[in-house]
Amino acid sequence: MHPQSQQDYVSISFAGQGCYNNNKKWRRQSWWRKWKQLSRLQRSLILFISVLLFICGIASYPTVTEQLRGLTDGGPDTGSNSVLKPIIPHVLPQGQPPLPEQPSQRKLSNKRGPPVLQNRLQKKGNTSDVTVEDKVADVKKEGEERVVISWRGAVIDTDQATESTKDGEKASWLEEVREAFRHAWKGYKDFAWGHDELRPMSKSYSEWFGLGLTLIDALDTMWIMELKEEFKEAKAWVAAELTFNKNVDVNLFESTIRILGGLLSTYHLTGDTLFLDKAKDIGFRLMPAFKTPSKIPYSDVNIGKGTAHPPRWTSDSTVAEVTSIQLEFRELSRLTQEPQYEAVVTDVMKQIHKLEGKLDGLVPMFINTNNGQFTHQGIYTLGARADSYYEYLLKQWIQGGKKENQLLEDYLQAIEGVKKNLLQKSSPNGLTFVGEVSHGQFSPKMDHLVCFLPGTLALGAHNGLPADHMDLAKELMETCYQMYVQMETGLSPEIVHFNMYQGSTRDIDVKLADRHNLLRPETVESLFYLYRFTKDHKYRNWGWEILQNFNKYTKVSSGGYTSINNVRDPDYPSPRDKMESFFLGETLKYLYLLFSDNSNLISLDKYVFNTEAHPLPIWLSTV
Ligand code: DMJ
Repeated sequence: MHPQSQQDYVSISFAGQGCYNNNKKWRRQSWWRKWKQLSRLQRSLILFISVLLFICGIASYPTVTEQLRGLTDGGPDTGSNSVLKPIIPHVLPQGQPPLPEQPSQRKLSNKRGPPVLQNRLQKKGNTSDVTVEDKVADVKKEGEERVVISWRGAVIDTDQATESTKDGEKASWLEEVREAFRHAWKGYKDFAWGHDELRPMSKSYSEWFGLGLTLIDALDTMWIMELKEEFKEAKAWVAAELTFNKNVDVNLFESTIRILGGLLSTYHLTGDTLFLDKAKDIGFRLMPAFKTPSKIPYSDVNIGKGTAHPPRWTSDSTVAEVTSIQLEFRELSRLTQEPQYEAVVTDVMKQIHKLEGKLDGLVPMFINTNNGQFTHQGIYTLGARADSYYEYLLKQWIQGGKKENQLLEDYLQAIEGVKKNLLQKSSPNGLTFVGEVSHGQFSPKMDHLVCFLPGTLALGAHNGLPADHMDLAKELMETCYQMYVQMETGLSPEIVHFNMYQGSTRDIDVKLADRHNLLRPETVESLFYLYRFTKDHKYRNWGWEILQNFNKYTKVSSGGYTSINNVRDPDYPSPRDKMESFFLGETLKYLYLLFSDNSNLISLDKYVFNTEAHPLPIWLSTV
């Protein structure tokens, strides 16, 4: 049978079940059939009992949950904790008693309550009429302590959460991320080996460039997580199978950040020249992209033929794409002593520095490859098509030893531009968010992609930039976390809209078309930076909570994790049947580093992460 035909059998993931089971021939309709087979008396009795239980449940909810907490602590698996139980034996030396459940885990599981109640209440939150009890975040007024209230009213005192996580307890959290990686890797290995992306539901794969994208993106994650066996088999594939001498069109940006970046960082971590040789090969093959009238590169390159072209419908390139390949090409020049790579990307930065059409340092989203001018002007965002321009201004400055003042000036100006034009507070709870400007009009729309910004701001402050950058980082971090907490699955949608008008009953709205989650890394990336610099344990707890929800709503039983269509429906989040390579390259890596107590594991004073989470050395440091 062709693997794709199994898509019909996708089952929903109930709380406690832990993952999608794409083997069971279980269908929703069978429940309806069974229901219809019951007698009228049986049906009436069931309905009557259900209504009675529902009323009792609502009336005594806090008491009921308190009692259940007492019963379930240390008892049978319930809700999100269920996925923890199999992990614990792996981390215990033989003969030792099992580890006690971590207090912070209890706290997190308590917040969402027992599965049955949880689903019912989550359903309620799914409607647009959210009551005062349902309010999601209460950011207190000045001078008062900050308390986060979950979307259905359960109070989590962040200070208490901090106390509950002590450094020594993180070993099992690290092991849980490794386990998630192994599960993702198993799916890739079984059904997509050597291909670009796993399609976990249909137990097959998809090709983008045909270059083993997931495998290459995941190499340094395996090294960092000390998954030696997995790394060994992946390296063997790179040595024996990976060839760039192929007649394929690749996207310059994506192949630079994932493939070139992944190979360079793996070379640095391992010292194995196999990866450097492959990096040189792909780097050289990408160079035709820069042969344009303006020297602003084309979006696509045929790495076999040595030709390049823009997309079919335009001669424009995306600003974020042409300005987020610099870390990798500069490093390639340093390693090879061939200046051509650095020269072409530096030229792009110099041109963009001089261009008109910016708004207080904020750049438009498109640039023309013929005349080198911005096009489609008037839209300013820190989301898709502009995001990593800002990230790479700061990171190039850091990579080069903080000497290139023009990069720093452009970065500082852009952050002032964000504050002046894009920063607003939501209503009723005053969450700080970054919106967009379109032809002079402010729009309270924020992509999940923007959640890289707290981490970048914190990195800047750590490197001596103004302290108020760190204040803003903390505020935005809270907002990005709320983008998860306020959803019924505890996972963020791709895009949110903030309410700004007095009288709003909730801060965040999500449009139907924006409810998907692609397993993106930006929020856990920022949590990693914020934790490294502040050591505030709440950031770890937030990351832990997000990992639990990935496990609960996106894990596929036969291996792998899947993107989902609807973060607002915990009963049927609707799998998209795709595991993006950045889930292994970035999301799980940042979670691992977040839970690691070893600040020297990829020290932020020695390495700078590219925008795909591949660490590259800071030049003046002694790595
Ligand atoms: C990744 O490829 C990179 O993080 C990029 O900068 C943005 N998009 C994805 C992850 O969301």
